[in-house]
Amino acid sequence: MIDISFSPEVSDAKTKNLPIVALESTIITHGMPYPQNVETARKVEATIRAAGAIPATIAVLEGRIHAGLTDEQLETLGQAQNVAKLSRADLAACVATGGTGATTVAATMICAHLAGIGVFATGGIGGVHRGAESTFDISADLKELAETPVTVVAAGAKAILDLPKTLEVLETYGVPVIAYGQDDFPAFWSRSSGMKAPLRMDTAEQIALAQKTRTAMGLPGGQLVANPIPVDAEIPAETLAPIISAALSEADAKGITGKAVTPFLLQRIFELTEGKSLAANIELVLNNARLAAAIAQSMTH
Ligand code: PSU
Ligand code: MN
Repeated sequence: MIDISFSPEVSDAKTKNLPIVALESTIITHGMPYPQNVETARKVEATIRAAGAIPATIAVLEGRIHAGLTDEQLETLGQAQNVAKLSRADLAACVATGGTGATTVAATMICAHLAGIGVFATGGIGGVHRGAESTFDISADLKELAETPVTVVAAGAKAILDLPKTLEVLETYGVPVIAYGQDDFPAFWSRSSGMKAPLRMDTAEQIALAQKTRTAMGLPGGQLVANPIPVDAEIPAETLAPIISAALSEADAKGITGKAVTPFLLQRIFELTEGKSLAANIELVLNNARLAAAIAQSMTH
C-alpha cells in the first residue's frame, strides 16, 4: 500500500470521522500567479474550516503523497518554478522516483480516494479542447471522473474548451454532471454556458446521496458538480469571447501543445483581462469550497 503523509489536522479529522474536502495543487502552481495563488489557497482552506470541514490540499513532495500541507509547504509550492504537473499518467512515476509535483484534478481524485476522502473542490476541470478532432487533446480529468469515486465541485469548465464536446464525452463515460441550484451548465467565469446540464440538484444532501447510491450500485466513478459563480463576481461571456479567441490563436501560432496548453491560456487570459479573470476565479473557488464542505458533511452522516 502507498503510504500517505497526512497533516496533523487531516489525520485528526480522519480519526474522528470529521468531514474532509480535498483540494488540488495544479491550480496553485499552474492555474494562478504568485502571490495570489498562495493567498487563495489559504483563503480556500479557511473557508472550508469556517464551513465546518477540514481542508486537505494534495501534492507530491519528494516522492510522498501529501494530504494536507503546512503553510510553509504551500508557500514553497506556490513560489516554485517548473513544478511537474501530475495527472494519472505520471503520478506513480513521480512517487517512484522521489519527485515533486502538483496534482491536477485527475491525480487529486486518485490521491483523495487513496486517502479516504470523497469530496474535492476546485475551480474548473480540464475537458475537450477546441480542435480536439485534430489534436486529440482531451483532459484525463474526464476519464478519471468515470473511474474514481470522488465528487468534484467545479464551476463548470472554461470557455477555452469545447463545452458541448466536453459534455458529450462525460455522457459517453457515464459521468453524472449535476448543476447546482439551476438548470444550465455553468461556464466558469459566467453562470451559464447556454446549455442545459444533464442533471440538476438543489441540496448538498441530494448530491451526497447520489454518490453513495452510485457506489452502492457497483458503478465506479465520481460525479461532477457544476456550481455557478456568484452573481456579483460573474464576467459576461460576451466580454470574454474575444479575449479567449486571441489567447487561442496565440497558443496556436506559438505551437503550444500537450500539458502546456491549459496553463498558457490561463496566463494569457489573466494578462488580457488585466487580472479580472483572476478575481472571478478566486470568488468561484471559494464558492465551490463552501458547497464541497456541505457535501462532505452530508457524506459523513
Ligand atoms: N482549468 C482551470 N484551472 C486549472 C486547471 C484547469 O480552469 O488550474 C488545471 C486543473 O488542475 C486541471 C488541469 O485538472 O488544469 C487540466 O489540465 P489538462 O487540460 O492538461 O488535462
Ligand atoms: Mn491536454
